Amino acid sequence: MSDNTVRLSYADLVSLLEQIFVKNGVSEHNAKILAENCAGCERDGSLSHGVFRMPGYVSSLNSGWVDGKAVAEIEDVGPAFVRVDAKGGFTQPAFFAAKPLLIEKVKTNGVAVLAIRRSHHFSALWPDVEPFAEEGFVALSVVNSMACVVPHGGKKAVFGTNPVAFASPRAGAAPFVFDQASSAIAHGDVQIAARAGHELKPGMGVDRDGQPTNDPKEILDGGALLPFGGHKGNSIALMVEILSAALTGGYFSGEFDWSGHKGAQTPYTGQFFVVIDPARGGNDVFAERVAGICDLVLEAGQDRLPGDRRHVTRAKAERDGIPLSLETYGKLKALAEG
Ligand code: NDP
Ligand code: PYC
Repeated sequence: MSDNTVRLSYADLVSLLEQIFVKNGVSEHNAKILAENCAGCERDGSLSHGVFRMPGYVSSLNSGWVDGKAVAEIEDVGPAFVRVDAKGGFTQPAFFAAKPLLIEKVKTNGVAVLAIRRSHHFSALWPDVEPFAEEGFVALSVVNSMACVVPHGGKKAVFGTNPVAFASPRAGAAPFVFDQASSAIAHGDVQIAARAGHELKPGMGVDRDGQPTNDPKEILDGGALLPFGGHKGNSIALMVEILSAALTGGYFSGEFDWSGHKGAQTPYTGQFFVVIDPARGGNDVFAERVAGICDLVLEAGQDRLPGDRRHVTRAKAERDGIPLSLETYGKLKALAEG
């Protein structure tokens, strides 16, 4: 432990975050799910969605924008289709409530989809998909957020930062998992750069006049982000809007109105999952085949696979504790004590 750092076990961090959620109107059941999600992000070094997000959660709860006690309604709408109305609550408790039925349908049919609407997702997506791959399934998920990304060549923000996450079993190793925004950079990382006074790399965003800028404050102050990869990332962002909102009955990123809730930060949209049992694919060495292609990628010169950094960071945190600056720890304690 250095002078400016405390190191918490995962269990202790979960407990601290749970207290914050409960203190701010979240039911104990929902608080545990959200605290585990946020602590897991911090543990894995997914800092754009770790404890840095806690003041945003609290601010949203206190604004009355999100219902921390919401109990989702699950609808069994087809042999391979589950639909969930999150009732204005956070997405993860709605997702956990629907997961047993989703998995039952995947086991019966080989594939099933889950559509969540009227939900607030404020975190990373890998915690949603990685556990499916640990259980032997292939999973893909998308979620939209708040309009802060201009279409390729456009001037007005239409898309959210709209991540796509994918997880697959891989023999002899942790699952192959990637989880990436369809914007050039996640909004969370822009906020972190603005606070730290760091410039962004070129090509991340535009200012309020639509001019390219590397200044995160200009992006946050009326500017916008760009999609990753030009017109190709643009189409991914649009696909995410369609799957997460048009298909689920949720809102598009530019559709919901939070102006009556000062301090609201959690996007009120939808999330979509497709989960596949690879045993139905006709290849009983699927996980070995995935390991094979991953090895080929590494042998061909890619220095690491997506997810590798997280697993290294997780292992270190499990050994040494999750590092938090004293300042951050003090802020969390203050939020927990109210
Ligand atoms: P990054 O660009 O940091 O990483 C995207 C993916 O690429 C990760 O799987 C990462 O793995 C992998 N990766 C990064 N560098 C390399 C490399 N050199 N070689 C191989 N793989 C690499 O993520 P984003 O900034 O795009 O997104 C960050 C998070 O923000 C995501 O978890 C996303 O879900 C979340 N988000 C949530 C939103 C919401 O509405 N809820 C909206 C937008 C984003 P690794 O993690 O191991 O580095
Ligand atoms: O980092 O882009 C982001 C984000 C949006 C909503 C939650 N996280």
